[in-house]
Amino acid sequence: MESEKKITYPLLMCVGTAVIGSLQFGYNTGVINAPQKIIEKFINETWAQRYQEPITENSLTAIWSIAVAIFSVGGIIGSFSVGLFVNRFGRKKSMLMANILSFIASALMGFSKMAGSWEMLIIGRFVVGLYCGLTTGFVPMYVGEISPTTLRGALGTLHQLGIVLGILIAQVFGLEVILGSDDLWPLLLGFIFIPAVFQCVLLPLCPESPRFLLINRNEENKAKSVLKKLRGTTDVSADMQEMKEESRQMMREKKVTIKELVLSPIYRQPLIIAIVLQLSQQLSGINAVFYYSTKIFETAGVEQPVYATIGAGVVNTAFTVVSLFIVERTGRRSLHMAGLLGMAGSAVLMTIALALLDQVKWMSYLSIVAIFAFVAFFEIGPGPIPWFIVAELFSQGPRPSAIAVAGLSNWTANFIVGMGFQYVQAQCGPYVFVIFTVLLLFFFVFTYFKVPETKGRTFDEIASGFRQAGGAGREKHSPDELNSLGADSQL
Ligand SMILES: *C1O[C@H](CO)[C@@H](O)[C@H](O)[C@H]1NC(C)=O
Ligand SMILES: *[C@@H]1O[C@H](CO)[C@@H](O)[C@H](O)[C@H]1NC(C)=O
Repeated sequence: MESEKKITYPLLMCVGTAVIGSLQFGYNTGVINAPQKIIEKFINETWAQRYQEPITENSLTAIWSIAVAIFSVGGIIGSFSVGLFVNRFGRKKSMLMANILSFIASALMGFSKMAGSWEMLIIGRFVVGLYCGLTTGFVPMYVGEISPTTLRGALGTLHQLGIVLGILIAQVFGLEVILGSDDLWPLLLGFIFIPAVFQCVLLPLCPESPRFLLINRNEENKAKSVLKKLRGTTDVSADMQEMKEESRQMMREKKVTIKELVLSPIYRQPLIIAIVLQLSQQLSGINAVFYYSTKIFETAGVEQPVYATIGAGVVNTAFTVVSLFIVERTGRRSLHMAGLLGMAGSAVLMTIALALLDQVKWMSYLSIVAIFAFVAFFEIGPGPIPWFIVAELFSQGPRPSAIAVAGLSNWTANFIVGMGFQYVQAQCGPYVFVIFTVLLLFFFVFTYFKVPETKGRTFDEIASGFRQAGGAGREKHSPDELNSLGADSQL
């Protein structure tokens, strides 16, 4: 059992190579924040040259919002395609192949200025969205499958850490003195080329997931030799045993398709909870901050808005680390509620700061504090918690479908915020954060009344909690019905 806990060099290298994908996702989430103004200037100038007339405020907002939000459309499609790749080509080859999309996107965005085409920018954002949708599926799966059970949780959190670090790197690179200038912004967006090269060089040195080799390909000897390398020991029988047991358990419980999941009354309540929790993550306004904080700080009269944005990235990273330690120890439900309430309070502060800006000069500092607190509370609750709860609400059979539906709601809400925020802000002025406050309070109340504690409870306990809450539900969802559903899904 000693070997179980050992972090070997090959394991570390493979995990490190995989989470380059997480960095890419974070980088592309954060990268369009700081250079908004200069890229808008490029769009403005290009438009003027092409059509011999100045661009209207409306067209500019529309083009920019599409460039920001189309990323999520790519994300939706990508996250739905994960299953097509991982089981056919394996985890490693899938990750390797996805990099083609990085290169294409890098070229499209990097040369958009030279070609005088904002369309290339938009298509590039879509393609990199595809890549990110895929990679947010590949990375946690590969990391989970190569890690020993005892380290799975700890190494899995590196995916999340990779994302926030990616956001931070993008914000720092976005500084005008680094890459966020009129001349260099194409490099800023095209930069994703470099991590992609690194991943393409390193991935061939990493082994395929032993779980894929054993269970999908039935290549026991290959799986064994990979495990020996990863664990740094010759006796890997315990690991092999565990994988076989896991796959046997999975066979026992029939896979539930997305259609069955959505239509069956048994899953209705947990599914609604899973979706609303994802919405609470996105509609909390966090991506309004990640996409637009520089603009928000500027509106709030902050003199060096880009540095305030970087500050938000630092707070984000720090609290992601903090949350790694508390999530494992504290109840999901209470953390989520604390996070939502804290974010609502920060949104109120932000509204006050924006509303009183003209009368009180130091309000710009209050707005910085408010945004930092907003981000910190996000990483305590609505950031990490929805994924835990979704995974814990569903057993093996319906879990993949549930996670797919949750991912779809995540990206869809992400799209709505990315697309709509500028318009709503233009309409509501300083009161835009009131909308997020109302939404946050709604999600708080929903969590209070509807979401069960999932930590340390079995699926049966959670499910019987739903039946009690649903009153007569018990008869409706008899075990027979469960079985017949399972049988259907085999067809
Ligand atoms: C959902 O959105 C959040 C924030 O944008 C992100 O951190 C998370 O990875 C997303 N999940 C998926 C599956 O894309
Ligand atoms: C476009 O650029 C011109 C000239 O620099 C400027 O006067 C105009 O306000 C800009 N239009 C928008 C919508 O920002």
